[in-house]
Amino acid sequence: MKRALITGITGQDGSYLTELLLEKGYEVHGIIRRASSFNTGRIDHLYRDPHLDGVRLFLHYGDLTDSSNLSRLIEKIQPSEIYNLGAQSHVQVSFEVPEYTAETDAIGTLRLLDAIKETGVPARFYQASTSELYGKVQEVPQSETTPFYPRSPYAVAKQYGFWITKNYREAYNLHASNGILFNHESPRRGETFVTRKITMAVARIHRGLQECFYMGNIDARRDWGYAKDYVKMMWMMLQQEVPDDYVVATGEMHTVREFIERSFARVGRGIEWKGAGVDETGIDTTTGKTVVRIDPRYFRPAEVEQLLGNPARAKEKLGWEPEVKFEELVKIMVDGDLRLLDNPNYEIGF
Ligand code: NDP
Ligand code: GDR
Repeated sequence: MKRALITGITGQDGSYLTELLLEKGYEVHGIIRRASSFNTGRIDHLYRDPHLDGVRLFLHYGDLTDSSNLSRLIEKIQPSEIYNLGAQSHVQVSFEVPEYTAETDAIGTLRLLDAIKETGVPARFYQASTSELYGKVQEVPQSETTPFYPRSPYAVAKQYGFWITKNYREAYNLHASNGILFNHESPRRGETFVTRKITMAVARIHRGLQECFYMGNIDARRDWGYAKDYVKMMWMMLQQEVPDDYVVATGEMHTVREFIERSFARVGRGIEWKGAGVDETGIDTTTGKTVVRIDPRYFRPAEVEQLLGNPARAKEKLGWEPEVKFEELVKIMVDGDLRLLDNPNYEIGF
């Protein structure tokens, strides 16, 4: 039986990857952080009492900032695959906690790689790299050969993670690969990322629970895919004989503004934009009410204006293609938030 170890198992991607690996018959071990309240909501539907027979999901306390813990776990679990998804993953928050972000996202990756090397456990390694590495874009669309230009403490930390993964591959012959994933979303997306913030607000406005929501730069453009599609590619990368780095994207780019418009359209409402700059507002064309306003506190000290990925290599070499594109993604997320509002006990296991 194959055995995987996942850091960041309680996050959006960790939960979908766990589902995928359990379906494939893996034994899955995840590292969770101690918190004062439960932080396992995204994987609760998968978890069973480990005393029962046939259980294949196990959770261990740990942290990417604790190297002795990581070595101990790798030694004990002896995983054949390690997926490093743990990170302080919020770009704007990384400007507030730059040092912690570097500790976790940059040095945390080194700690994990070094634990593999030192224990000698022959595990294949996946690093959650990101399109944020391209930051101030040097070329459109971005591929594996586009130069990096990170624009936040998060992206700078992830650039270290990218290179240390490549370096350990070259220096110590580890089977270590970087997935350069563009934004991917789902109904399990953290509530402060832009897509989920929008779909939750639209669902609440539609149900009469909220009047208006506040946004930052609505002209930012992103290549948004579906998290469930993207975790498949993580697994595929570790099944290759030769480790390598791949861009994972849809090849389509849309503005935040379009995401807002599409979300309202999904619940049968139109949006008309009035004013400009920080005074711009979004008006609901059915009710005439202001539903979107700009709040400059969501502007970033340095912004990534546009990202568009070229996933040609993933398609050519691994046969990977995204199944869900922009319109379908918005539909899945708005419908998910409406369902959650109508039934708060609804499991986020979709
Ligand atoms: P989430 O923010 O949803 O999940 C992050 C996970 O990391 C959580 O399980 C969190 O635990 C854990 N974590 C945070 N800090 C630490 C730490 N110090 N030690 C151990 N674990 C920690 O992220 P996503 O699932 O969206 O993303 C997964 C990975 O992919 C991240 O590395 C992210 O940077 C990267 N990425 C994401 C993209 C996206 O669009 N989603 C695109 C490209 C890359 P807790 O639940 O306790 O907070
Ligand atoms: P991003 O995602 O920074 O691309 O990082 P996020 O959804 O936070 O922002 C996308 C774009 O939307 C603009 N924006 C807002 N963003 C947020 N969060 N809140 C707002 O109110 C708002 N208004 C406008 C942002 O300025 C930005 O341009 C995500 C994370 O998952 C990273 O971990 C990952 O590496 C990258 O995607 C790829």
